[in-house]
Amino acid sequence: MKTLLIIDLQNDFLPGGSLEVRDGDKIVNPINELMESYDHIIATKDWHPKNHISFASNHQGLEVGQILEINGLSQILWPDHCIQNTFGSEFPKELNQKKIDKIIYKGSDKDIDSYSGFYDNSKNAPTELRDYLKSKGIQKIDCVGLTTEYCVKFTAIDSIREGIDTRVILKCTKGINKNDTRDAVEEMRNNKVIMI
Ligand code: VGL
Ligand code: ZN
Repeated sequence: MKTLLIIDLQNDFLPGGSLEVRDGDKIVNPINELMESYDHIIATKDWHPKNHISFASNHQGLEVGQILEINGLSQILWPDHCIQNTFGSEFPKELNQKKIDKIIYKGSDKDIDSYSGFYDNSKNAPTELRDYLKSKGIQKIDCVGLTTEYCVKFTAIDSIREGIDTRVILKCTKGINKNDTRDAVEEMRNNKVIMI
């Protein structure tokens, strides 16, 4: 079964959103076209409660971009984004959502962030993704979406760790920061992710 994983393609990560990625909207149509050649399509959603610890607004006196240590994990503070059941957490209306077979939600525990579609950042709490892939017998996935240096990178590397053949289709991803994106591509390659 040819399987596509669309990562965090949500309004808040697109131009005009609270954590906008430059040109993030430019990958929506290429992804629509790409979907036509897949048998099975899974999408992750960043899905935060309003009081999520990754939001600077929940830390008095601190600002977006500051880095804290929370329960032994390094945490960058973000603007409020992808709040459950708001416009910002929806898929863009241009995305052909009818083709999506399964949505995996992540980041809903207020106390910990979750960049990977497989696990939270402590690697203790799995999402539904691993068991879902297992139940369908899926051993190979192609990844696209946002953002290259956070959720795409962490998801792809965890996917390799789960023993899944994993490719990232670079022209259907976008990063926040140019240098970090370049480093992320290198790190994925070093972890046996196939970059195409
Ligand atoms: C993401 C920052 C915060 C992502 C999610 O989807 O890459 N980045 N939450
Ligand atoms: Zn997030």
